[in-house]
Amino acid sequence: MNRAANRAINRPPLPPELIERENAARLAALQDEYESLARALDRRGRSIDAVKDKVKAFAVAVPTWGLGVGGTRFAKFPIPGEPITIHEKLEDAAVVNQLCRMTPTASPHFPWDKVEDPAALKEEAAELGLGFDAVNSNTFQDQPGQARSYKFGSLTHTDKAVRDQAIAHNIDCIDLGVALGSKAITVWIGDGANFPGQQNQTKAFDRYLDSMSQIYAALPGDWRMFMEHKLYEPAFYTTVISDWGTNLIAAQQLGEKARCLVDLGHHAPNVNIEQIVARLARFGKLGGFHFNDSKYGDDDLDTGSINPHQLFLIFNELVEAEARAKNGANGGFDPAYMIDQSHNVTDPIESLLLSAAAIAGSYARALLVDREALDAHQSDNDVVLAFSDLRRAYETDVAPILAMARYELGGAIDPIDAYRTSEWRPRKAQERGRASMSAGIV
Ligand code: PSV
Ligand code: MN
Repeated sequence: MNRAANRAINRPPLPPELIERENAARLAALQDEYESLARALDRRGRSIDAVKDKVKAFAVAVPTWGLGVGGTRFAKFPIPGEPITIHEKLEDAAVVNQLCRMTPTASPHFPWDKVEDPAALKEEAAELGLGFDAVNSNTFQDQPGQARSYKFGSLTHTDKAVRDQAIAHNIDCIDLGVALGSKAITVWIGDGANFPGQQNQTKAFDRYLDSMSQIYAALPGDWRMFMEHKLYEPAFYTTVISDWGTNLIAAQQLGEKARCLVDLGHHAPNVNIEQIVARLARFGKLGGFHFNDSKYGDDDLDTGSINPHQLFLIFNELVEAEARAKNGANGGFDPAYMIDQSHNVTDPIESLLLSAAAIAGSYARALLVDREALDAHQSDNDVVLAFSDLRRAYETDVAPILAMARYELGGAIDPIDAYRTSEWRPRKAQERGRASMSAGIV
């Protein structure tokens, strides 16, 4: 699924010998565990190498804003050596990718990551083995010197001049993305209302469609537009694009290139997100994901840290949809995967490494589901055996598959250990020499 070619890393941020040394100490144990799992899976009629090859072809993008330490409305606790500039963020993204070989792209957010020379930034990233994933616009904040305020909305604002400013920013993001080699823009707006009566809900949605159609018209032929719904926050009474239904209507109105993006944190608690994924995939409108996890709301916790079973069930739908697409159904299947988390109490590099593994692990487990057996059990209404098909795959420890995939791609068998041994952060604390107090919530 959607892997940008595993790029050569001309300028590796970590010494390759360090990873080789670390791996050498672990290889025999890994081979033993891998072979043992291979035998167990073989008895279930599953090929470990086939799953490993799929995992090796899997990729998920990291968000530039997730490389800095996050925060809440209340505080941010910076760590020494955290990246502040886009150049430093790319360097840290390259560390993640060098260790896990699963995150070969970074997703920039403008204007935060805006540079004078995007072509040079593209070169710089390529040297580090990175490409650029979807570009993200930001009309949920006012920027210094900005002519008009987004306090009462952006793409849906009652004042055409504000809407025009927000449209122009999105088109500017597309232009920057073209220079960086991106192929998609993700649009999330904070527009909505905090009070009943504040906003005419129908007119606001109409204004959204009108604004988005102007951005859509500026998309290059091979681009996609990802639209991200969000239940609430910063608008607490009603959000213009609040849910997947509203989002789907809008995407259908706008056209083929418009797709719905599912941020796992943007739903009410207990919503069946895997069902949303199944519906969107079935109608060719699943654009991609922002992976994270939550206990209460849009918590932006590390992916799989709270509800790994839900993540598995989502990937179960994705594997199913991918198989359908292979048979030519539902207009193809190529969702964009990205992590969207706020790392408030951890080193972002470590959180991203753990999350990438959680995501790939869910994919591997979903690949282990015996789909023929599941289909037969579903047809027979054999509830227990159908559930057991999923349960057996979910309960499989796929860690040796992930580690072997990383190793074969040149990454670290134990990425966290290799990262700590590298002393990257303490070294960067010396070099970068300051802690960032910027930003609160990401
Ligand atoms: C909004 O909560 C969101 O999920 C959107 O993806 C933003 O672009 C991102 O967070 C960063 O603030
Ligand atoms: Mn998001």
